[in-house]
Order: sequence, then C-alpha cells, then structure tokens
Amino acid sequence: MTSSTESRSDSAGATPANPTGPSASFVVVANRLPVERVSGDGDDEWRMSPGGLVTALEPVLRQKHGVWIGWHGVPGEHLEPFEASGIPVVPVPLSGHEVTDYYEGMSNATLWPLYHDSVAFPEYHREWWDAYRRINRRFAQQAAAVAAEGAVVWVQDYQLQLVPRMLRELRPDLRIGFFLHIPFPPEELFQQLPWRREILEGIAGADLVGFQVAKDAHNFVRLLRQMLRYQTHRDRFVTPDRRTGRAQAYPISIDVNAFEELSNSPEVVSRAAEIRRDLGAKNILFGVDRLDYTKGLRQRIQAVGELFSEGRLDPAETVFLQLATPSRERVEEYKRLRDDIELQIGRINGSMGTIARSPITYLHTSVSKQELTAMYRAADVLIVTPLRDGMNLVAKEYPACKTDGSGALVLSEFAGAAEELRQAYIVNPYDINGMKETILRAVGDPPATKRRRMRGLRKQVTSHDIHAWADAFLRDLDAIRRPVAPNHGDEAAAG
Ligand code: ADQ
Repeated sequence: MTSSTESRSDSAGATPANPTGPSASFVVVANRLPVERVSGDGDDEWRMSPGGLVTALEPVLRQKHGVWIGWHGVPGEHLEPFEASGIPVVPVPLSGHEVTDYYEGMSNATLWPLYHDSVAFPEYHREWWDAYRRINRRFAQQAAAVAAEGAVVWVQDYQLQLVPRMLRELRPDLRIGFFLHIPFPPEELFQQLPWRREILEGIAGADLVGFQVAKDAHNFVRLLRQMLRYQTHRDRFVTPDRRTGRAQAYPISIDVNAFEELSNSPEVVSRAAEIRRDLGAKNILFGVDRLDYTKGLRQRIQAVGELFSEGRLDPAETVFLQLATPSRERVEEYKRLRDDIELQIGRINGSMGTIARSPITYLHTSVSKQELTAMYRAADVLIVTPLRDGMNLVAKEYPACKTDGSGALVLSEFAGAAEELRQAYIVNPYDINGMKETILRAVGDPPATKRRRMRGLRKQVTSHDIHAWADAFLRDLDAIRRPVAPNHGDEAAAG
C-alpha cells in the first residue's frame, strides 16, 4: 500500500481508482471506510473496525467479491486501494478544506440538525453545498469505476444523498440502493433546504430507498409527489424517465448473537460484578451516547438531578452512570453541549455528593465493546432519551445483553426504536416531570413486571437482528427487475 500527503485542496482524488477494472458485483458506498490503522514494525496495517454495518455486510462482501468505498479518516492523505482483513476497500481522499465544508459543514451543521427536527439551528452556506455536491460526485465516480456490469451498489446515509442519481447517470446498468440512517424530516422542515429539489432527485436515483421507520418513507414519497410532481402509488414512485423506484422502512438492528455471547462470557460476567462493586450502589441507572445534542442529555440529566435533589432518589443507594463518547468536537454546537452538561453534572455532584460518593458518575470517553457490554449487564435501568433519533442502537444492545432477563429500559418516543420496543418505559424527553415519574416507575416496579417487559424487549430484538435487516433490503433490491441496458438509456421497469 502506498500513501501520500498532499496540499492540493479541491482537486484531491479527481481520478477514480480502478486497479483491476470494473469487477465488483457488490459495492458499498459510505462516508467512512470501516477500517482502523494499526501501527506495526515499519509499515502501517489496516484492519476492519467492528461496527454494526460492517458485521452485516461482511458476509455479503466476501461472498460477492464486494468492495467498500469511503474516506479513511485522514484529511489530505491519498491511499491506493488495499485490503483490510481480506475485504477490498477503496479510499476516497478528502482535503482539509473538504472535511470542513462537506463533512463538518453541510453534513453535520446543515443536514444533521435539519433532519433531527431542527433541535439545533441548521446553517445554510452555499460554499458548503458546492463542496457537498463535488464530493458526492467523487464518490459516484469511484463507484462507477469499480462496479461490474449489472452490479448492486448500496449507498449509505445523509452525507451521500446525491450519489444515487449521479451514479445512475454514469452507469444506468447498476442496481442502486440507498439507506438513510437518520430521520427524514417532515415536509415543513425539509422545505427550508435551499437545495431541496436536488436532494430529492439525488435520492430518487436509487431503485430502492430504505428508511428506519415507515413514516419517513411516506414523507419522502409525498415530497416526490408534491415537490417534483412524480407519480406515486403507495411505496412506489415513477421518475420522469419512467423508472419505478420504491421507498420502504427497514429498521436497522444489531448483531444480537455477538452481544449475547459476549455478555455471557466469564470475563464480562465478572467485570459486571466488579462495576457494581466499584459503584457501590443498589440501583445503577445508566446512559450511553455519542455526545450529541440530539440525544437529549441535558433533559435526562435535569430529570435525574431533580430526582436526587428532591430526595426521590437517594444518592446513598442510587447512582447514575453516564458515558459520553467524544463526537464532532470541532463543530461549535458540540463544544457548547459538552460545556453545558459538564456544568450541569458538576452542580449536581457539588450540591448532593459526599466525600464517599457522587450521585452522577460521568465518563467522557469511548470504551471497548467488552467493557460496554459489562456496563449494560451491570445496569438496573438504561435511560435513552433522544429528542429525535433515526433508530438508536443502544436501546437494542441493552436487552440483548440482559440475558438474565433483569433490567428496565426507559426510552424516548422520538427514537425510531420506540416503534418496535413497545415494552420499554416510554417517555417524552421534553416533559421533564413525566420523565421523572417514568424513571421512578422503572426503578421501583415489582421485579416480575420488569421481567415481563424485558422478556418482550428481548423477544423483539432477538428475532430482528442486523443480518435480517441486510437480507431484507438486499432481497427487495434484487427483486426490482431492471433489464440491463447500459447503452440504451434507462428503460427499467419495477418488478
Ligand atoms: P448514532 O447516532 O451514532 O447512529 P446509535 O444508534 O445509538 O447512535 O449508535 C451508537 C453506537 O455507538 C452504539 O453501537 C453504541 O454501543 C456505541 N457507543 C456509544 N457510546 C459509546 C462509548 N462511550 N464507547 C463505546 N461505544 C459506544 C446513527 C443514527 C442512529 C442509528 C444508527 C444506525 O443516529 O439513529 O440507530 O446510526 O443506523
């Protein structure tokens, strides 16, 4: 593998890499490659980093000689295509300026807040949009260069919404899927977007568009009808070139077996007991999130803090463990959030803690999957309170790890997961009093009630895992009949 660091800004990666010709029959296109660099003697090596999406797609990638296209995470560094743990990956280079405009700007300071109910103010900058369009084209060109004739290409998430259409223009023979991991906004919010038509047309370039929940798929189809005047029928839409596409919900999940196995391992069982001993509390409340303003951390800490200060939770017997993963630390809104919640927690611990203990144990760090599983196992109540969330995998990981059937899940009605996890203690995170009452109920309900609810949660999660999610999407994408006619325009019909 060779690499070079360069100072060119906007021309980075203009020539798509195509070392072996267009030979991949399955291509995943995502903003990030699922790899991490491990330093060895002399040369660096890369290995696949464990994550839900890669776990789901790895078997398909291996079976179909697939390729993963994405940015490897280092601004300004050019890498040749290489293999990570036996999977071919094609790095797409991004310059420092491009990371600022396309990723931190348009993706994370415009689209991310807008698509999450505008819980933070979305910023609109034309130069961010120009960069977004340019980088989406780069990803599309790269996919066009490696995909074999008639290949399946699966484009992931909000950073790459223009890729399906751009790719279709380059390669009408391909079968293109798109999955949005975050919510799709309601019409009133989507209309703010100065580039709304281009985004809709971009996504509609796919044969199959997947969303986390059915409501979002309906929103999307309605917008195609109202804004672009496409013909639609239920989950189907017809583009001006008479191609039929579909938009449907595919709720994402987790690798349930892997979590269960890990949770039952002797190391995790003993680590969970150690965590309980170290925290020294009868009740452990637990929260774990990326440090993101969509996750409802301020409201959660407020609610738990008030329960402590009103004496309804006793710091002598209850502790709230909050783990927050550092995230998007260069974006202004995220810096503010961190300052806010650390101030909040400091005040609560300062006024209600003793020399022996603090009501809130706060860790601003990422932990290994093994350590996280031990924390889930140790926790009596998991509190998940996003103001808006596409799905929320934490809410599914907890029941998977509670193999002994104990525990209680407090879950926001605004997480996609709430549609499936009906046995959770459902809360509205904007309603602090309601949330306080529900947290107390989750702590104090009789063990038999909690076991019954946890049984329901485990049944749901174990019967809908990440493999079922990927299989369902790819099966439906395969079922869309598209005659291969690369040189005769796009005359596809839907099956
Ligand atoms: P995220 O917003 O990142 O995902 P989530 O679904 O909860 O949110 O996934 C977070 C993942 O990170 C979980 O697997 C969790 O275990 C892990 N994690 C969190 N904090 C951690 C820590 N401190 N240490 C180690 N691991 C930690 C986006 C969307 C979601 C959607 C997913 C998948 O915003 O709505 O569910 O994609 O589609």
